[in-house]
Formats: sequence, structure tokens, C-alpha cells
Amino acid sequence: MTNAYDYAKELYASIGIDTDEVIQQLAAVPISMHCWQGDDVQGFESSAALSGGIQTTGNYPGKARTPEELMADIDKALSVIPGKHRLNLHATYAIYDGERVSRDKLEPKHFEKWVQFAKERGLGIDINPTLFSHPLAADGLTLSHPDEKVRRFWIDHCKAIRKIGAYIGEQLGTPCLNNIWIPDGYKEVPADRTGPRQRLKDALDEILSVKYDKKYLIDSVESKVFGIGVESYTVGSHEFYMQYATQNGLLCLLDNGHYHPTENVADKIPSLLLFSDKVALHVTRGVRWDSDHVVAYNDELRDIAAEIVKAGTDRVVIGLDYFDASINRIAAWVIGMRNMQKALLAAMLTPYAKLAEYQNKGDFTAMFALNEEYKTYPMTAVWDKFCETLGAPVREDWFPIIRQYEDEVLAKRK
Ligand code: RNT
Ligand code: ZN
Repeated sequence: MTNAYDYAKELYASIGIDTDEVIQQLAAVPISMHCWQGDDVQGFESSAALSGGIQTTGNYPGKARTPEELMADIDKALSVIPGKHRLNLHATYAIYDGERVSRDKLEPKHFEKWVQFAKERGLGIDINPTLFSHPLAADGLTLSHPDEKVRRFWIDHCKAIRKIGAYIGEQLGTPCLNNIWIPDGYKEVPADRTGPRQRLKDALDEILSVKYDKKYLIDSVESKVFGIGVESYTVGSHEFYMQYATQNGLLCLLDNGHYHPTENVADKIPSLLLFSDKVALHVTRGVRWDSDHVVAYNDELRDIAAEIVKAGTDRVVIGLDYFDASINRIAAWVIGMRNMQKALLAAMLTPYAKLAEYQNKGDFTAMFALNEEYKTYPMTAVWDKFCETLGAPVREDWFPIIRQYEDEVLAKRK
């Protein structure tokens, strides 16, 4: 192990990369782990079916049914993921002690247990209003609904969540990202494409008219190209939110499952960063028309990671977003988180500045040839050293730990 690392360190040094420094650099990158992988986007509010054009499939045993179970599962996942991270919550994960309130009446106290959980573990928290899986979203319309009463409910919900987010950010001493995603759209081509977007714009204006210190709360808006049942028109399209975010100083959140399959989110990152300080991501894996498979270590992920690293990791807010109910849910978290880290590592171990010099000289042969060689440099030894240094299991050693938890804990959840 040490020998392998020494060898790798020497090789990387020969192309100008200090692997010890890279390990420190990677250790400082937090990734927001989405709580909703733990229970198929169910939450604790009710047993309402998942709606909004998103779907989980699979029936793997042992899903978390209570806050305690979900927290225990998150702890298990984090115990085998190197580094300190963040937790991404949805409004439906509010914890009610006794009295229930509707989503427009949620308060910081409903997230107090999460705040305590995060404090004890040194985690940050991000949040999302939940504008789906609810009777008032049954027709697939929320902030753009033609009925003013429905819009009012969802506007108030988003306002309540922003207030909660600001409270969380203040409590934890790290800004909470509040990400607004709405499912609104139409199955068939609408007669009016402007009206719904005008209503969404007005609703967002009202939601965001309440100002919070950016030390505590940052807002982002997430676009989508289509969802199941809303194939013809999505109100919150990419252009809509890109413009809205720039005009209003919000972060544009790019979910790489929300674009045409040949569109590359990696390419959007440097473009947006010429016009905004930061950009936010939902990292996922699209497969054909589905946007939410577990993040794999593939070319798309490596491309995205490369742009994050080139831009500076402090300029991209990284979160994961997928939901797979067909495999062990905790393993799904671990696989995605570790893959995101591996991809960032691969980018940190590539001398892009040097390659860019060839690009600028017009020497595309050298740029291509060298990049292809760098791809097979011994990153594994650095990854292993990283895991070991941060006290996380090395290579697949995490797997028996999760298996054992499955046998001892998950199997008993019937
Ligand atoms: C849906 C969006 C959204 C959700 C989560 C649960 O297509 O990606 O981010 O996945 O909010
Ligand atoms: Zn998303």
C-alpha cells in the first residue's frame, strides 16, 4: 500500500501534481447527500404516493420508516464515506412531535431534530420545499396553477421553508441551500406557454421578496426538460430559470438528468460561472428517459467533476439526487458519494493547466495524446490513501459493513 502510494506520488509529481496536497484538497469538498434515497422519497408526512412525474421502482427490503431509522441509516452510510459532508432534506422530512401542520405552516421547530443530528456530527444541511406528493399538487400544477388559492398555498410553503432554511444555516454556521423544484407541466402541448411561466415568475418574486442573510440561506432554482405525464411542456424550463437566477442573484441548479441525453452539463458549468459566482448541481445518472439512477463512475461524471475542479470547488455546490429502491438503499448512497469523490479526485490528478497550454498553442495532438495517457495513471493508490487518511474503509472494504447492517438491522424491518 505505502509502496503503491509512493510510486503514484512520484509519477504524479513528474506531471506537476502533489498528491499529498490533492488529498487535503479533496477532503475539504463537501457533498450534499440527499436524505430521500433512504426511503424512496417517502418522507414522514403521510403515505401519499410519490407524484410530480418522478418515480421510484423496486421493493428492496428494509427501507427506513421513521426519523430514527432514517438517521441510523444515514449514520451507517456516512461511516463508510470519507470526509465531512452535508445532508439534503426535503420538507416532507419534517419531524412532528404529536401535532401535525400543513406544509404552508411548517416552522423551524419541525426541523430541530435534524439540526441536533447535524450539530452532533458536524454536518451542514440543505433543504427543499416539497411541491409534489400532495392533494394540492394532484393535477401536477403548483406555483403556476391558474387557481390563485392553490398558488397561495405553495407560495406560503416555499416561504415557510426558506425561513426554516435560514434558521438551519444560522444554527449550523454554514449557509443552507434552499432549492426550488416544481413538477408543473402539461402532458399535451398547451395553448398558452406564457401564462404558466408568468405565474411562476410572479410566485417566485413573492417567495424571494423576503430577504435573508446569504451567510445563512442561499436559494437555487432547478429546471427540467420533462417528467412522466408532463412530456410536452415544463413550466420551469432551463431558459426560464437560467434567466431568472441571473436576474435575481440566485443559483441556477443543474440536474444532469434534466436535459436532452446528448446535452452535457459539464459544458454548462463554465458558461454559467462567467455570469454568476456559483452554480449548484444535482448529480445523478440519466438512463434513456429516466433521470434518477445511482451515480456511477462514468465519463459523464468525470466530465462534470473536471469542470468543478477547474472552476474551483468553492464555486460549485454539489448535491446528489437519485432514488433506487431495487438495491440496498444505504449501499446506493455510498456508491454515489464515493463515486463523486473518485471523479473529483481524477480531475484533481489531471494537469489541466498544462493541457490547456497545448490547446492554446493549437497542438491538439499533444493535448489529446497526453490526456489519454494521464487517464491510466495510478489514481487507485491515491484514492486508497485518501480513504485510509480519513479513516474510511479502503476499496470495497465498506461493502461487508453495509451487508452486515442489512442482515442485522434492515432485515428486521418488516
Ligand atoms: C425531480 C428533481 C428534484 C427531485 C427531488 C426529490 O426531477 O430532480 O430535484 O428529484 O427534489
Ligand atoms: Zn434534481
